[in-house]
Amino acid sequence: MTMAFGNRIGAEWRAGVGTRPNINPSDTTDVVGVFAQGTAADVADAVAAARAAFPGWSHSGPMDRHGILMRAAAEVTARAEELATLLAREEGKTLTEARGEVGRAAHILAFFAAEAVRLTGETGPSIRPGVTVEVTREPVGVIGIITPWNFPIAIPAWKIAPALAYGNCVVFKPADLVPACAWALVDILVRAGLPEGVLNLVMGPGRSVGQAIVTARGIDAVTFTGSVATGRGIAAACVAGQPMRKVQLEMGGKNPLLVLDDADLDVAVRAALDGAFFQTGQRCTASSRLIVTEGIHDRFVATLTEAMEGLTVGHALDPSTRVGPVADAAQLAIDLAYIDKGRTEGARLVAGGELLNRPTPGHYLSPALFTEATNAMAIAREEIFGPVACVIRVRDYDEGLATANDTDFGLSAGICTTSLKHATHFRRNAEAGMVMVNLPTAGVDPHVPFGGRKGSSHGPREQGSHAREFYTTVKTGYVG
Ligand code: UN1
Repeated sequence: MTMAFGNRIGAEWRAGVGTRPNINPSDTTDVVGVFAQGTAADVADAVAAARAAFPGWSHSGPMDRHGILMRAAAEVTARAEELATLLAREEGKTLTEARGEVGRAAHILAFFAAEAVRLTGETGPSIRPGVTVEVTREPVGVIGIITPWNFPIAIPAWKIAPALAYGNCVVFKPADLVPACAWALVDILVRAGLPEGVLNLVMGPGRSVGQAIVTARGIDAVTFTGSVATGRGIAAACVAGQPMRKVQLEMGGKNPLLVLDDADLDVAVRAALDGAFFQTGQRCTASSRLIVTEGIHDRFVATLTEAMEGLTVGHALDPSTRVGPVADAAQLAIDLAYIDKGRTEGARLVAGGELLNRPTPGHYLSPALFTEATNAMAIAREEIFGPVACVIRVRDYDEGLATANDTDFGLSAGICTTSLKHATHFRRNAEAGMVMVNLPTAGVDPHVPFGGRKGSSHGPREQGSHAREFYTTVKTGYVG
């Protein structure tokens, strides 16, 4: 009989109303673990525990918070191989990709450990003689954190670490599909010395547990990464709630990679290959629209399709695998439906898009590339979240930039060119939160702001020192 991993509420690990098996997408006979399913009542208890812990934690010394986050960073680093294997098993990204993600989680914990001791305020003269004005930052309160399945440890780390560093308490719900790394991270932080109630974990589906977090009295702010539709609903609930909650949303992307005639072909193909297909294309920063000017178009497509032959699809833990399986059956069905739609709309499937059999039963799909796509097609407008990219042919830079910006999203935008003029113009005029020159649109650093514009993001940026905009609230003091 396997013991289920419990929810963390206050000082205890607690069983849920039921359990859910965490299935390995590389081998659906492999159960990674059995995890508790929480309820709205568990969320209410978690919020109460967090509220009770808040007065103490919000006044704790910055060195204490620094120490806890540093100890957690050290444990994540020491257990990197074990955690990377767990991550690859539960989510399906390759072991190499999973190692990178675990390393990133450790960097994030270390970065925010330092931020805890770096927080300062400002003092200045008032316009009234003899009066001083001071601007300080205080923790927001209890933060509801809801994370997606595609980065099972990095995204929880980049939301939980700043929340704790700045003195907030947390009620955390990881994606139902990938609770194992989330559970491990919470366990590590709790044992690193967090007082009881500061960090609470309630696992379960969005429609019950997520909904309860967003609407619970006693939640002061919600940070969410996931789909636009869910994000909109969360924002509406946050404004309707009492108290009105602060909200931070990271949602989809339909990120363009513009390849110009003067690009270094190898650089462009490497950027497209990584951006579109690594991590099975399951990144909101994925390069799903490859916008290519006429002069290089045919050479780019030929070289990219040839390079795609080297993308061995297989079990995430097999060292020869370059692209792991799709995360679950539901996402695979979405990917296949878009591949059908692309064909029906008149784009040409020039590589991949086929279900593959491997020695173990899993959700294996060969990376798919469409050419002759237009920017009006569904495959160019809607986020697919799979290993599917399309090539859109354009005349020149101006048409390329206009096409890149013609989207409901605005997370990341890339250009491959050797022209300083075009690179500079693109950096200034791409309507995106992040711009990449001669690099994939995906793959970001932990110490600088992350986020986008338009339908991709709402609210203050995540990561880097900018994270404090969401996780703290400003107080202006007048001293006479
Ligand atoms: C990256 O490109 O390295 O869900 C990070 C996502 C993003 C993170 C992408 N929030 O894909």
